[in-house]
Amino acid sequence: MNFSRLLLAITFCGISTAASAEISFLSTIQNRLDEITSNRPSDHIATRQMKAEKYSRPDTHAPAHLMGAHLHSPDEQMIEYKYMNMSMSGLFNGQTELTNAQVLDQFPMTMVVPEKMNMEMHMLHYMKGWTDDITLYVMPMWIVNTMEMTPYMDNGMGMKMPMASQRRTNSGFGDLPFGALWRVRSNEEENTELILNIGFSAPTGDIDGTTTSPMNPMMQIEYPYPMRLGAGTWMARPGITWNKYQEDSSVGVQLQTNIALGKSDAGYAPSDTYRLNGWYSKIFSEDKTWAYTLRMESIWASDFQGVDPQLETMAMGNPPMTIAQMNPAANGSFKGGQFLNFGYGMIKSLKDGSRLNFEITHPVHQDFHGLQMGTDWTIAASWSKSY
Ligand SMILES: [Cu+2]
Repeated sequence: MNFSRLLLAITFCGISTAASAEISFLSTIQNRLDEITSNRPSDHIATRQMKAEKYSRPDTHAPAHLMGAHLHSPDEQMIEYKYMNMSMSGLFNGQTELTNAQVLDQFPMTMVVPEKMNMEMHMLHYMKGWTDDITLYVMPMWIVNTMEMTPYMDNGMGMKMPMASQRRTNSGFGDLPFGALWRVRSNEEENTELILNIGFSAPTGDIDGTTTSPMNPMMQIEYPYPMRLGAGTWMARPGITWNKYQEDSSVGVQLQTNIALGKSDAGYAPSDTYRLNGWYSKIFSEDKTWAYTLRMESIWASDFQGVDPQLETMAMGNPPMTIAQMNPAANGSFKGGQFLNFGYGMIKSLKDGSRLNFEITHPVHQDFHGLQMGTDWTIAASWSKSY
């Protein structure tokens, strides 16, 4: 365990909790005073009804890529199936996309150039209201990572010749996010709420899987970092969301983090990520069951900490080279960066109380630390039902 990081995560939760506890305490007093002065003993029921109505609005769910932005009442549960797919292609150095020839020229040790990658996630999201203001959630997921790459062979005269492209797939259970959403503040008059996400993820995804080397079909090597199924370490995932609802539109702002609490047994920790999102949802159909969503996302991802010696220390072949030197995807110093994404989507409330939610995002700006695969688009699609 890296205690300074744990401390950071706890402090984040602690400060926001303390601040909002005081605010919610004050607003409780305020509500009481209002109740007494206006003599409305049935206020609570009216509030409940307003909430019940609000939950059938399509836009009480955030755009499909996000989570942790809504709660459920104590007698309510939600089950959701969510599919996500991130499509990547091309190698970028910083903000510039390089051709394979440029990669081989600028990084002369390279023997394998990753060209395409898909990260698919099948997620089962279960939420259960615990109290009026606390909802618990867990989200097991199945991951399918696929990468296509071209290995190169030295022709003996200092020239590298491309061999046939190869494809690798790694699939299995991913890490297990779980936690509690705590509505620390809500303002009935302005229809706003502030939700804290006290979240973690358990390292249930495998990081030690092996595959055949693209250079030598007789040799088994470990998957490069992006193909692995988990972080290999516990992650803290504190987040904070602010929602505001209007007659037929809503806005939300969310900061969601993913912070490594230690290093994996393999000796490294993946990027810490900070995602800042702002979105706008607009109900646009007569019957108020359709909403479209627009979203901007800014992501900051740190470098890796430490290295996996299997990829970065153990050298093989003649001349001896590490897998990280041969394949940029296996290089831990080529991780992290700053990204800006634009997303647009649709949410539809169905008659049986379930919801369909779909969103597609495109990168607006990608600035990679080192040589990494660029993102073309991501999609998220889900079906959910509260009962
Ligand atoms: Cu839910």
